[in-house]
Amino acid sequence: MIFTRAIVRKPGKNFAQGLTTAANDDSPNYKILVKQHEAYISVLRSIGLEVILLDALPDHPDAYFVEDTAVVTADVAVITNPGADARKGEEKTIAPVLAQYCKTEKIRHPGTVDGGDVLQVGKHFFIGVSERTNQEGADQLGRILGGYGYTWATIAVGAGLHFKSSVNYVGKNTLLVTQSFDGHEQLKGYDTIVVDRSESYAANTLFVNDHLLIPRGYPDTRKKLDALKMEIIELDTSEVRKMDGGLTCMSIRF
Ligand code: CIR
Repeated sequence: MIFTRAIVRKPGKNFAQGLTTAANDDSPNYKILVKQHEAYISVLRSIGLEVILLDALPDHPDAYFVEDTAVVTADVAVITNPGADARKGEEKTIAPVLAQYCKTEKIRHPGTVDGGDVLQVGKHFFIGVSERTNQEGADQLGRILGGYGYTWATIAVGAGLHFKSSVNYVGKNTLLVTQSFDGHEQLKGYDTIVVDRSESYAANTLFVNDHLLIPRGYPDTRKKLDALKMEIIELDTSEVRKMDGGLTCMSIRF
C-alpha cells in the first residue's frame, strides 16, 4: 500500500508534561525533540508523502502523537476516543482535518481506542485491548471496519503501552515482535522477527512506502531487519522514547 499523505503535529514546549512511565533521569529536551521531529518529517517527505503539519495543542502535551486519534483506511477514517483522560479532546482537532479527505466515523463512549493499538496488515486489522483501548471500543472499531470489508480480531496487549509498542508489520508477510509475542497463536500465518529483550523499544518500527523507519541505536534489530533487504532509514527518537512514544505514533498515514 502506498500512502500519499501524513498528518503530523508539532510538539509543544510543554511536551515533557505528557504522560510517561519512563524514569527519565535525563529530562526530556525540547530543542532535541524538535530536531528529531523535523528529521522525521523530512524523511516522510523524502519517501513521497505530503505532510500536513498541524500546530501544537498547548492543552494536550501528548498531541504530537497523532496516531492515537484516528484509524485511517482507504475507505474510512475512524476518529477514536482516546483511553487516557489527559488525551481526550485531541481527536476533535483531527476530525475536521481528516474530513477534508475521507469519510469519517467515530468511536463512541464508553468505547475507548488509541490508534497505537491498531495494526493493519493488508485487509486485516489487529485491535489490541490494552489500558487505553477497551473491549467495547475494540468491538466498535471492528464492526465499523467490518462494514468496509476488512477482517479484524482483538488481541490482548498485556504489558506495554500499546499493541504497536510490541508488534508491527515490516512488509514481506513479516511481523516484528517483542519476545512476549513470540509464537503467539494469533500471529500464526506470518513470519516473525523477534526483537532481543534488550532492544524491545525497536519493535516500534514504521513500514511506509516500501521503507522501514527504525529507531537509531538498536544494532541487533537493524541486523535482523537487514535480512529483509528493504530500504532502512534510522531516526533518532531519544526524546520521544522518554515520553513512551515511537516512530509510528507521530503520524497518521493515508
Ligand atoms: C501517552 O502515554 O499517551 C503518550 N505519552 C505516548 C503515546 C504514544 N503513542 C503511540 O504509541 N501510538
